[in-house]
Amino acid sequence: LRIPRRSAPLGRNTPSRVLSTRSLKAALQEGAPIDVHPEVQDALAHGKPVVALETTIITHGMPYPINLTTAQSVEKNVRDNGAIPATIGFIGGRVKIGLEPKELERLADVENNKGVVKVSRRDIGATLALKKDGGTTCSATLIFAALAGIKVFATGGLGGVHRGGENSMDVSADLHELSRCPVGLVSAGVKSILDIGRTLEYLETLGVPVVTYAETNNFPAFYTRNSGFKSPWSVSDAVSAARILHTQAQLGMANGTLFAVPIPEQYEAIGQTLQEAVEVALVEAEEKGINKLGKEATPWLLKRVGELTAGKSLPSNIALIENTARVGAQIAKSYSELLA
Ligand code: PSU
Ligand code: MN
Repeated sequence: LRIPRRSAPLGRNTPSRVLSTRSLKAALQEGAPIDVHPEVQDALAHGKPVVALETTIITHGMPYPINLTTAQSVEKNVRDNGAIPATIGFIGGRVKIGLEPKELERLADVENNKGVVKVSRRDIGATLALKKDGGTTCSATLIFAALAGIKVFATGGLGGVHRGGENSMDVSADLHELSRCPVGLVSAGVKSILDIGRTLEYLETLGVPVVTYAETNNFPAFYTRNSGFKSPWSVSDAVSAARILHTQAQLGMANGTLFAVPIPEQYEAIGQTLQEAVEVALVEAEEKGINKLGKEATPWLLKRVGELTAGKSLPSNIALIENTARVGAQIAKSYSELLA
């Protein structure tokens, strides 16, 4: 029988990031297969801003080589806005918190890396134990960001309740993970293929705050700026966003926060066309029974939308994630300044 180690009591003013780093240390002491990139380690040790980035979007969301150039430009956007990028993924059965350029290429080169796994929470143990490569979804990325004490994570679209989810029970593990990882997830809303209303209801039930990052509280629809649903909250500056995260951390609250950043205005018109293609792809998926394929459903739909629009969805996809990377870096920077 193993008696769990008790962590030392925290002083009243001990910043919560020390607590998070302690759980990483504990995992490393247990021999967990985790490598934290030296640059990320240095930033975390000195309270510098860090933004986590996911890799499912690279391995299962976009074709090669545009997935690679997008991942690189997203990292650059984080740097240009004053934060260190920590792209999280699995290489040969090890969790990498911060990828080397060569490792990023290896995950992106899907033609030569066909066995790369789409990793949600349930897949973590098996993927690592069987020494495979993996692209982490929002759920798995949230877990390792929280473990390392990274407070902000930028991506394109969060998973959620699928259309017809009230019958199929296809609800992304991303939602529950956001209720137990104290991280601010910055996205352009939820994936375009989902039931937005039910996803927002589910987040409310889980106690996850949804905050539109704009002047209005319109909840965005990924390819377009307004889904017709409202967020309970909105902020239009990074300091206010960081204060929400900081207040929750001071209270010791374990849940994360969703910051929904509308896609830049110039993509609004094409967004309408893309959403129509999404609806067509969804009908096809229903007819073909694709929606019964579990985690394969999303990659199929995204690929089909790309085909139906002759690749026109890609510039929007890239623009919205470059945008959330910028906002994420600004929020991470403000958060560091609050702790300084
Ligand atoms: N949004 C996209 N492309 C993607 C995803 C989201 O436009 O590839 C990925 C994210 O990694 C998200 C995951 O966490 O899909 C959710 O998948 P599922 O619905 O199977 O949980
Ligand atoms: Mn699913």
